[in-house]
Amino acid sequence: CIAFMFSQQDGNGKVSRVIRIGTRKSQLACIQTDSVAEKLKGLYPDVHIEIGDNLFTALERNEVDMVVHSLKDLPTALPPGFTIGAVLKRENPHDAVVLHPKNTGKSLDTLPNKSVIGTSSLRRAAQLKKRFPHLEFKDIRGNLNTRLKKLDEKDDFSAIILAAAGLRRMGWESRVSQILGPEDCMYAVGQGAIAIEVRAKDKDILEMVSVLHDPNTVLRCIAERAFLRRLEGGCSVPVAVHTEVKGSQLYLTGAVYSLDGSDSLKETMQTSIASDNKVEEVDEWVQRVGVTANNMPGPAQDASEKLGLDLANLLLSKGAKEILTVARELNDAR
Ligand code: DPM
Repeated sequence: CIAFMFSQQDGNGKVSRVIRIGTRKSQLACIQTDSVAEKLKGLYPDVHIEIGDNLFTALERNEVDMVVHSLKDLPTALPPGFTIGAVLKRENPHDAVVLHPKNTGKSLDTLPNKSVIGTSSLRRAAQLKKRFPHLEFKDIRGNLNTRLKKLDEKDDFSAIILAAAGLRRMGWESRVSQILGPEDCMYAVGQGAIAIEVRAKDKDILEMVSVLHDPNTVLRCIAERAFLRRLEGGCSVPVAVHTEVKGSQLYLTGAVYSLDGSDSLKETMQTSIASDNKVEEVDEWVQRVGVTANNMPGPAQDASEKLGLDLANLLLSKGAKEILTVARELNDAR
């Protein structure tokens, strides 16, 4: 795995600081980390690249200054002392179908009865069981490389479901046979966005990475994360979302499901994210659902957070808590 180390130079060309980026060891994590390093290199040209092998807990031990993650793997509340300093422009947030080579040309609709689909995501299984009752769903574990190997080299699965964004980053787009739209399968909170985690007190690092924030992605993901936090959902609950920015409006659709998808609640709300572009005073350093975005208008971020909260409250008033509690209990008992 390649980690990038680079230095900021002062006016005299002296090295004043080395910035270290940590990553997990999977190929996807390395690709994501490298893409962030490339972007930072473009923005801050005095860059040196080194081979490294940083553990992902290294941020806590001050061994690295930032860690690159898939946003959807980050909890809605980070441990004290850490914050998400950048949320990069989201790629296709939808899920994709990857077929066993023998099924080329088929789709979820046309796969034979009792075909086995691989996914360990309760969210995917719940939605797809309801929508495609002729299919069966089984857990498949491991990183993306392992999963693709299990699909291709064995006869256990007819197809697997993976995030389109991850497949694209791995260069496996040609394996995508079908992108699942919101009517088939809504995506996970934060899916498709890369996040940079930093120490909250490292103001210079925060400022450095904050230019990588993609405003629309930030607002969508704040709304989605606020929704999930209010539902007390972790990273593996049958909760799904869909967000869109149209003009000055942010739309959030959120849903909760029973494990087999037979029971569900789904609602949509919207809010205005119009702003006069007045950026908050830099000394406020507000965190919203773990995200620090001082270079973006505060009111729009507040409106997005409130949208997520309001939508979760609406679903809770209709019985979302009961659906999720049962789903959690049944899943724990599996
Ligand atoms: C989380 C889930 C999964 C990952 C649950 C979900 C999928 C697990 C599975 C929270 N994290 O989505 O409902 O399929 O068994 C993960 C992937 C990516 C980030 C891989 C994937 C890449 C895409 C991205 C695993 N985390 O979902 O196919 O950047 O969003």
